[in-house]
Amino acid sequence: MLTKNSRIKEVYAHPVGRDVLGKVLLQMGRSDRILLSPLIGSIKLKILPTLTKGAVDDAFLSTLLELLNGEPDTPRRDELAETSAWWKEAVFYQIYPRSFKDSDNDGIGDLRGITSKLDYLKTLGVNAIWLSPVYDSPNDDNGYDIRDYRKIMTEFGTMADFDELLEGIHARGMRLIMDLVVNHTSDEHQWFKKALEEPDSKYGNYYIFRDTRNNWTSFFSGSAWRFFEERGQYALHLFSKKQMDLNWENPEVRQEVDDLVGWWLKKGVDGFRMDVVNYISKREGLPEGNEKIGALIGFTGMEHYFYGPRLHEYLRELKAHAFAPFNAFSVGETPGVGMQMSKLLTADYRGELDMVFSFDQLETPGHVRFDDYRYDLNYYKKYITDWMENYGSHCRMALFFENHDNPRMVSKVNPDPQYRTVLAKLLAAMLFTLKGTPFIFQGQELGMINRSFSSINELQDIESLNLYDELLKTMDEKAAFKKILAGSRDHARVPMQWTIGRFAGFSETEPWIYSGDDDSLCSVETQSGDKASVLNFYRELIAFRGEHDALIYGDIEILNKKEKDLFTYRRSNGEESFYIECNLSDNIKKQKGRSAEAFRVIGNYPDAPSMLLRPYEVTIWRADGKRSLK
Ligand code: TEU
Repeated sequence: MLTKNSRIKEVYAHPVGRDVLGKVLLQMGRSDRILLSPLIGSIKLKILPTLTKGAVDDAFLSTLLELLNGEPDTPRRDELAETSAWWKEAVFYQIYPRSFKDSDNDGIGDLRGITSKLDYLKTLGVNAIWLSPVYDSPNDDNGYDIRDYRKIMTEFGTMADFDELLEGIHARGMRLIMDLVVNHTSDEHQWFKKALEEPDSKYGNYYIFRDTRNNWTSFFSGSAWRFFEERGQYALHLFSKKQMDLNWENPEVRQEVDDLVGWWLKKGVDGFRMDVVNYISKREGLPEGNEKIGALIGFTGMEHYFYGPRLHEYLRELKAHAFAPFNAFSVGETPGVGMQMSKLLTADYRGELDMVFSFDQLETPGHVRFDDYRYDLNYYKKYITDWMENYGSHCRMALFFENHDNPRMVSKVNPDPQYRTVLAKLLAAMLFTLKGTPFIFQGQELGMINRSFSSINELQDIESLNLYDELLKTMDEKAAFKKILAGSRDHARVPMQWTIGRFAGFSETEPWIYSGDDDSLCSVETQSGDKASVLNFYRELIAFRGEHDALIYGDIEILNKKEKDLFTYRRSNGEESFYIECNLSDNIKKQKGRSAEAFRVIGNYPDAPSMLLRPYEVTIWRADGKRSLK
């Protein structure tokens, strides 16, 4: 039991303490290495408020202690040989259905559109598809607000179209995972309607209603509470006003989730990506959020639900009841969760999740998504080195740079067009040669970049639109739009670029979202025929990873750790060994540590590198003396 008399080093030795302190320091733009100093380590928690002149206050300490004391477990330290699984070998491809392919020319992507592109995905080489929500929804948040879990969204097609898609995926030897959004439902879901209409029925307790509201804020701006006349009460919504948080404390709610998961698994889907699944357990009594933490991370109250007291219990129950009978796969989306917590959520002996998406690599220290800044890949090197060395053999890392909630990575690192292709290829090479399971987001394989939206009217995303209104309270339109442009989720949501034709071959009518200032540069059509394209580099790398066990299960050793701009590592499994050499900058960088016998296998420049690495140059070398590719 930790108390205010405990010392910083004891907090840092605790898995949750390590993650929380690391995260706080990261947000402040500092490294957690200072915590290792004996002087700092010996400081008692109770003197922190005085020492930090109130920056760390009493309320913060109480919350921290509650979080720490709520987690009695520590990750095991034994390192056994990693077990094999299809999802460790697979490369996943995320489809955002609204923007992938429109088959009926209403300007909205749909299921039949996806089915028509399965051969494309097969030739790309991916093994599994993650489909963002396709369920019936009023689309306040593009399907992440579900009205009926057992119905397909009308614009996307019918259940027969879904069955055909699933069959097509399986016929090609690929797998399908669905998006499970069960932290909340739409306010138009039957359960919520009944909760309002018949508060005394069983549905009355399906959501989180309170007579008074606390200070928690929504991720989509403003208070996280909405007042309902019908009950004279507030209901909690961590996301939009139409996304009502479910009450997981109610066993009937958990049973509903078990049932709907089973319903889809019976249909034959292979697993789920679980939307904000770490938010499902809220601290009892819903205490006020700490304003200082709120100011630091931008949202108030998160410390009371991002790693809630019953999270492990709920996940175990869900796995045992619904996933395990089908041996189904799960990857949790877990914002705010660090490496130690991820271990406790995914270790193979814990029976909770198979993998999680950790988000700490997406912004460099001290930045948030809406800051207009250049991402320094040296931070990615530091971050990934830590995970590669310390995540352990009981856990598997989900590797990714992009998804439907983030701007394009190439644009974040270096928007200079002369580097677009080499940089897109460098990112790909890291994704497919680091240790973990790669997830790519539609269009990433073409090196798609951010859109140059010219006005707020071109944006559709509720997060961007709400934030824009919020920002206008303190800044002018130009400054507000600049921020939105830096972080908008719509950069990733513009239509997939299939051809150089009108609307990029996505549709024959005007798409639901602004499309197109980039069609000619970047499309499946143009890149397919170009040997040096980003697309063909993806194809080559995915195939290569699939053929070499060393890249899937092999050990990883990071070399040249202190060398700025140079990221080098070895993957080996006793039989084969590869040396991967990356220049993380747009400067010329001297190579270091490559052996003279190394044999070049794949690289992002047409010819082999010399002693000097060109901007963003990456080369995969065979480093075991063998020269054949197999
Ligand atoms: O996102 C959850 C989430 O917290 C963030 O990653 C998200 O970027 C948000 O903007 C917070 O700033 C998931 C989904 O991926 C997202 O599309 C949904 O809008 C959200 O949950 C609600 O379901």
